[in-house]
Amino acid sequence: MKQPKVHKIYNPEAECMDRETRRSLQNKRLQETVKLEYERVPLYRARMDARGVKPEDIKTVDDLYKLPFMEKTDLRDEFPFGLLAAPKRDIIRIQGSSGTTGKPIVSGYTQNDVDVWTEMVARAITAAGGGPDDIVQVCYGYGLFTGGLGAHQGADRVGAMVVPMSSGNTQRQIMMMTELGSTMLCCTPSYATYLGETVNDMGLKDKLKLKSGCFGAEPWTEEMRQKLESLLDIDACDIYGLTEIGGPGVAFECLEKHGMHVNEDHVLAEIIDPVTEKPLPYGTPGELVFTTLTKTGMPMLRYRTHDICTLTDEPCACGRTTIRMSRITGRTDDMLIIRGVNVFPSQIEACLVDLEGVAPFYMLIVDRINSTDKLEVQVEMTEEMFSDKIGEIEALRSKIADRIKSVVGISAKVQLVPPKSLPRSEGKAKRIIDNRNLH
Ligand code: DLL
Repeated sequence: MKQPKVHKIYNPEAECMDRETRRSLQNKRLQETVKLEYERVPLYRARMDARGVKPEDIKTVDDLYKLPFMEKTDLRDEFPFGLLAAPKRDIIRIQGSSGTTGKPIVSGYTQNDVDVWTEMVARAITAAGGGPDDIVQVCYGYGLFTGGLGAHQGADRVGAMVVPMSSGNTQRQIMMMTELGSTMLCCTPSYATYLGETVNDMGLKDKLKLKSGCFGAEPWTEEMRQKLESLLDIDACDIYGLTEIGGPGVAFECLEKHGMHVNEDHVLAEIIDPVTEKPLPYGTPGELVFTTLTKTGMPMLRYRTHDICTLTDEPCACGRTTIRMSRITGRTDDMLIIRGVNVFPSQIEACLVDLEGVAPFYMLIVDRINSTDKLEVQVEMTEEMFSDKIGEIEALRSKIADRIKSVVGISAKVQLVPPKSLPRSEGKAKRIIDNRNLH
């Protein structure tokens, strides 16, 4: 009889727990989190009061639907410390997500939260085949973004040798990778593909010792996985997470590569219909919603991610008993992720509003060229600019590009186009053309 393949499991007690035991752990942790949130976070308390829900009403996971949702706008409105459930002196780290106008999204982590997060990433690295004998090259950015520090901490926890490269500087990455003999890579899938193409162009593929990697922070497809795996001759595993819930490692793929195991002892995942907000059964695509079960700095209850996917509780051949989430196939809002930076069309709009010479019509065109995302912003000029001020066009163009760089945090190619040349729509304006083929 064919035996199931059992890959190394980092924390069998937590990852292979029988479902009933896990459910009672979740019930207990949910009650504690709701109580903490109600007692310490005025915004959430007011929201529960408005619904007539008291912490005692939430006894099990089945009561979750009674709780109000939380949203990214709550984090913006309460920036920076309004949603803290712990005293400021207990917060040991601030992490944030990139690319939001003015106020970024930040989350405060206690020592407990950093430990939990580290544990989640350690599980992901182990599931991708990592351990103390590995040399893990981290080329996610280090900083407010959770990718670099998150992967670093997880690799550290499994006892690997960590190479904290941060992002960029491809030649240097490749030099270190070949000289040190890195065996695992942690970065975005698009950057890994670019690294792979460059290594192949340089004729250095034979010098690599890479065997696998944890790739995430942006949507990617099965075709991209295959390309990446053949370019670098590795197993490429998906890893998912978000700053608000606990950075990378909220869910991760094992070497079966058949959906991401959700770290269910630390987070509860639900799928809802984004319009009716009603819970949907496993297997039905909808919006992913998370409740943290062990966070103490800034716990989140029913946090709407706006990411679209499905959940399944089908058993996995690896032996882990957690539910799994599919790849992210889209978003319910218009957020784009370009080179790992979260970009909202409204931010681009904000860069244009008070500029003379431009009309309020613009289009964002995203392409993936040589595995790198490129953003082009087309902006319509006013009639006056177009016919009378030709000499000022270049200055205006570079002013817009500078603004985008400083507000959004990424470089964009800006093109000023003639009046009335961008398509008009009668319904919702279509301002994005994403040619990256991510679905
Ligand atoms: O991207 C955390 C992370 C770092 C995950 C490194 C994985 C690896 P944020 O910057 O807060 O956090 O962005 C979160 O990124 O809501 C998704 O839309 C998207 N995202 C993250 N991982 C994946 C993935 C980090 N594996 C937002 N597939 C999320 C698709 C992903 N989208």
